[in-house]
Amino acid sequence: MRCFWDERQRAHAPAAEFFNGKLHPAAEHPGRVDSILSAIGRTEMPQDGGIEPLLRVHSRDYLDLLNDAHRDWLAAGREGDAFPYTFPIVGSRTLELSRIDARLGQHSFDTSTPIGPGTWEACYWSAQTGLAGLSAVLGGERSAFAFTRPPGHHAGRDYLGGYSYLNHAAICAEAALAAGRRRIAMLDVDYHHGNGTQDIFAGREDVFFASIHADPSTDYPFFWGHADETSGNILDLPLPRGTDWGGYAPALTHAIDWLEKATPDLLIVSYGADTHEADPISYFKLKTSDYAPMARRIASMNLPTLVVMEGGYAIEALGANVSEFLGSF
Ligand code: SP5
Ligand code: ZN
Repeated sequence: MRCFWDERQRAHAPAAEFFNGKLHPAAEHPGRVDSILSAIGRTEMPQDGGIEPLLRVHSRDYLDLLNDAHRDWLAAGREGDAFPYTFPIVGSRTLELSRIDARLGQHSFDTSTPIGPGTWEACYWSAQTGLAGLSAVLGGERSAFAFTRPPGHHAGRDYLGGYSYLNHAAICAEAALAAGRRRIAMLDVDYHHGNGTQDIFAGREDVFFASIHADPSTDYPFFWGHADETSGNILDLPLPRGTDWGGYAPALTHAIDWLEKATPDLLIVSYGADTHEADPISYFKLKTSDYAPMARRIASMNLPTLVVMEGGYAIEALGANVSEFLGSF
């Protein structure tokens, strides 16, 4: 399978994230990169497709923030990565504020997604990597893997969160529609609910989003991904902590059957390896060998397929998990 990656994606290197009342070493760090690269072998570099495809999903204001937040942060006399600490709760009026803390809070939903000096560069090239994978598939490849990093599925039209800044899966779906594809199936198998992707596409008639993830009653992102959000073009299948392949497989079958009913002409998979038993921030019990039947079931949909990378933090097992998945396509 053709794989895409750009070295500039390493430029995002957050030191820490804040949860459970304290700073922790960032789980989404560049150490993930070599684990995956050494397992997948040769990669191709994307061309520069410019900002236009990003603007089909994200607001100009938000892209500006990603671009200049860290400069603004340093100009305000701060050091290290830029973090939000105050958030406008639902129902607050929209204000046009310029202070960096207000802008960060306005476009963030958590405190584990900091903006550093290389964040924009890494995110920009991560999006281009996604688009390069899409081009390969639109050009006739049966499937392609875009090693997008940092991840994307928690990012919405104008907000970041969950280590995600640009929603690559969404950017690729919009690009595929702009290129003439009619109906896009999106399957999210990261451990966490793809709240950003769901939010971007809810109510649409040309994009169908199915997500299998940890029950948000116990797991991040808490506020999205509950079973009763299933409606129209959205299917949410939360599973309890401790789920192994025996519990996972029926949900996957359900998601695939549901997506197939939409008669899509392209599939975009948000693949996260954080469903693995060794993942340090997650609680499913999938084994490396389980990614083979997972991939075979998805491949049996027999659709042109773009796989984009989301989470997965068990560095030792990460490369093997990714190559088990890709190798069984
Ligand atoms: C793309 C992706 O996988 N994002 C995940 C973001 C999760 N961030 C919240 C981390 C909270 C982890 N709490 C678990 C405690 C581990 N003992
Ligand atoms: Zn995840």
